[in-house]
Amino acid sequence: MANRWKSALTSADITPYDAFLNRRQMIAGTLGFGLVTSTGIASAAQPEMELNSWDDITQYNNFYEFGTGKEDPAEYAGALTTVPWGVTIDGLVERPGTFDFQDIISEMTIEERIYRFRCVEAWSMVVPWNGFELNDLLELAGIKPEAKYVRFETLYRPEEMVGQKASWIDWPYIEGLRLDEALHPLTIMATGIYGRPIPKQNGAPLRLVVPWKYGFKSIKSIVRITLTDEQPVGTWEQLQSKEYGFYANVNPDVDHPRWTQETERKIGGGLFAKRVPTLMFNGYDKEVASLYSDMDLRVNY
Ligand SMILES: Nc1nc2c(c(=O)[nH]1)N[C@H]1C(S)=C(S)[C@@H](COP(=O)(O)O)O[C@H]1N2
Ligand SMILES: [Mo]
Repeated sequence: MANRWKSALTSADITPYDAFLNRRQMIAGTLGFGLVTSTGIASAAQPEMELNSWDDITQYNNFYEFGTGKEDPAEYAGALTTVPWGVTIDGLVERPGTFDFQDIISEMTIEERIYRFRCVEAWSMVVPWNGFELNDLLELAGIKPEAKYVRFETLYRPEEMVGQKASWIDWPYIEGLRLDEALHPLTIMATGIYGRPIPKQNGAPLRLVVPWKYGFKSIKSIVRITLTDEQPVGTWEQLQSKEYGFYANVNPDVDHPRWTQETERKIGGGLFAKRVPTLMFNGYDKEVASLYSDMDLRVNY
């Protein structure tokens, strides 16, 4: 828990302060949602950092378990049963086991994290997540010294996930991180958005968020976390490794083979909004560049 990252941004920077605060108190009260608000300094916001609306965030999604269209997840994810929800933590850990989601969050400190979110398809949003640092969860399980990577697995339940009938993806959806990336204080497990429990289309009840990487790394509806000494092969890397690498760090200097990554389209800006420049490591270069100082990012894309 040392080295805890504090956002320079708070919701006060980007939404009318009283409205957001009132709603947040109301939500915390009615749902008994354990919110610990961040106490960052208001003036450090970047002017272009504008929070996306609840509707933007919950109605324009990628979640291929429910179909490939951007509106499919909002339409079909309601069928997913998320209570009870077990998460298995296994592999190179001292205390492997399957834990109930409720038991996990009762051990964790839920805080707000406002992050840029950049899909490899070159669209972006700004999302006020609620969640906990992944390192706190891994600490609970006890990481064995041989562990080098973390592998994540999404639920496989085709009766409820209509998109899993498609056979061109080898389900379940898999992703992976290097251990130091997984332990980085920016890396969170999100359990909420705007102070409400995370909607099913966004990856209920818990999903990964790695803000300096392309969105496909941020795997949803996780049921298994495995510590391993082998680099995991993610679903997109397995499908097309020339286009989707293991690292998938947001990088305006390394284009996707079929489109530029220099700029992005902000969701919610309207049809005629100008594209904006994409930032190195999605704007988190100060925090994460040192993880890759000895790597050629063109080779390790
Ligand atoms: N299990 C699973 N996780 C997933 C995906 C998916 O299809 N299945 N899509 C990824 C992609 S490509 C993106 S951009 C983000 C989208 O997250 P959002 O819908 O909450 O914006 O989820 C990622 N996590
Ligand atoms: Mo994506």
